[in-house]
Amino acid sequence: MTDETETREGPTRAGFVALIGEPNAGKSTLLNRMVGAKVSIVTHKVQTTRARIRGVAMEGSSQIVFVDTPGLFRPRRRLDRAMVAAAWGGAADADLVVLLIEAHRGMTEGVKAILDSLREKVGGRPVALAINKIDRVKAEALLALSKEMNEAFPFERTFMISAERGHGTKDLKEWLGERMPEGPWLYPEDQLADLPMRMIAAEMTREKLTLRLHQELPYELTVETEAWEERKDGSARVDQIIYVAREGHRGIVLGKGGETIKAVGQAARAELEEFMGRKVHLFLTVKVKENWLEDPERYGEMGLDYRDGA
Ligand SMILES: Nc1nc2c(ncn2[C@@H]2O[C@H](COP(=O)(O)OP(=O)(O)OP(=O)(O)O)[C@@H](O)[C@H]2O)c(=O)[nH]1
Ligand SMILES: [Mg+2]
Repeated sequence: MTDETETREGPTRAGFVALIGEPNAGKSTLLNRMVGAKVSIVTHKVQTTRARIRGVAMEGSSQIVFVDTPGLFRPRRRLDRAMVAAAWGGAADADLVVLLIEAHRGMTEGVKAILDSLREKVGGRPVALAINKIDRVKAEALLALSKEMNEAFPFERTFMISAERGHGTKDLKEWLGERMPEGPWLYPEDQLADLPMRMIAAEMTREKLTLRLHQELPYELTVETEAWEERKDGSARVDQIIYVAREGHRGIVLGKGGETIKAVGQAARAELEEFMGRKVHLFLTVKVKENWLEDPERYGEMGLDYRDGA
């Protein structure tokens, strides 16, 4: 017989690990790798993740709740400021923080700026360093970078990883699992994410839009799931609104003869169906809302606090 917090492998452990770093460092890719499912959207563009997204991973008798955060950079606009505040908030609430940097970019000005704030923002929390994208550099360069980083900040440990290819990620996960505080699991063992389905669905559409559109446009749009209807045949009808900030953007999102939005809708629906394991009918509508970037309700829908952007 075992009590609630004991398993065959010993006491259960559970805690939060925040993934922080510059935009594009690979935080969401690492979260998905750790969870073993695509919970957080990934693009080659900066500032993809906008809010804190939780993914749940099991490692032996430990439950590790990974908190993906927006990239840390010097914020200029209101949305930027709210995103950066959410990222630091994620770090401050975690049991352990993992700072991701890009191997081929090294100790950039942006990384230095993060190191400058790190101590103050995370208090006494342990911080590990993950040098990501090692598939892009030669091994020799890594040792010098690791040394330089460890001279600048007292990291608990340094990992060399490729989040995309899965190199070094098993070691990182094992190490994190051992460091989680003893206690009962926070989520059911089979739960992968702590994000409402309607938000995951909106993020999937935003990912497909971001991949297809160029320049500033992805930044100036947001996607919300307006309605979710379960149908008798087991399928779901999902209605989403794509908010754009300018009239001219509506046409770009729709594309010639509606081909862009059609392709986006197909790609998002396919991913949603795979994620849910059932049929989905996805309906997208584009709305122009000039001041959505100044609208508190839109921030709430994104999982951000409008006041953080002040
Ligand atoms: N070569 C290589 N590319 C990677 C690796 N990990 C992530 N990437 C790529 O880096 C880009 C950014 O990845 P994301 O996971 O979206 O980065 P992020 O840190 O979450 O970015 P933001 O949400 O914008 O802050 C994507 O094109 C990924 O495919 C890696 O280990 N190697
Ligand atoms: Mg991200």
